[in-house]
Amino acid sequence: MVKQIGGELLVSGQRFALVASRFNEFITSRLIDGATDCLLRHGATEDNITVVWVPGAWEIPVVSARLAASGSYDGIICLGAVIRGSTGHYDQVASEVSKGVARVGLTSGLPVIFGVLTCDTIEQAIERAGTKAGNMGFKAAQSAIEMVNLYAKLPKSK
Ligand code: INI
Repeated sequence: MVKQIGGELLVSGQRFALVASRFNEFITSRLIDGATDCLLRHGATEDNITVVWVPGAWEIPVVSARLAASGSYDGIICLGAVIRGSTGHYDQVASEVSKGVARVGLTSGLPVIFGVLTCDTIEQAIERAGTKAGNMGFKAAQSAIEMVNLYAKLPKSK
């Protein structure tokens, strides 16, 4: 029988930080609602969820890195909304937040989940924040739960 390792969708005392941007708060507050709903419905308590607000998506990676280094959390969920219509520097913000979150995940040793919407229009963002296309915050939290449980089972580095 081939050995298989996976993470359960169950929270049992793990602590999660949600790093959310105030920019496009109309959208990101819905992502926080979705993520919180998912965590609570999978067994988390409110005491184990902390929301950390940052000004915009650009600031998500640096603050995530600080939180990861604190040792106070088992998983970090990054929530933001970068919308092309709102700015001239969409490409820079979207690209840096994607690369930055990936880098924190690779270097911190913690699961760092990318729940940042990158959309052309505000309508697309609304669709992904709890309407037609589901809620990206909920999906990000689901991935975070699975990854936190998976990390606990992975072989330790030598
Ligand atoms: N921040 C976002 O989170 N979403 C955006 O769509 C956005 N736009 O369009 O500019 C945005 N800009 C702000 C940026 O993230 C920083 O907060 C700002 O540049 C200060 O460093």
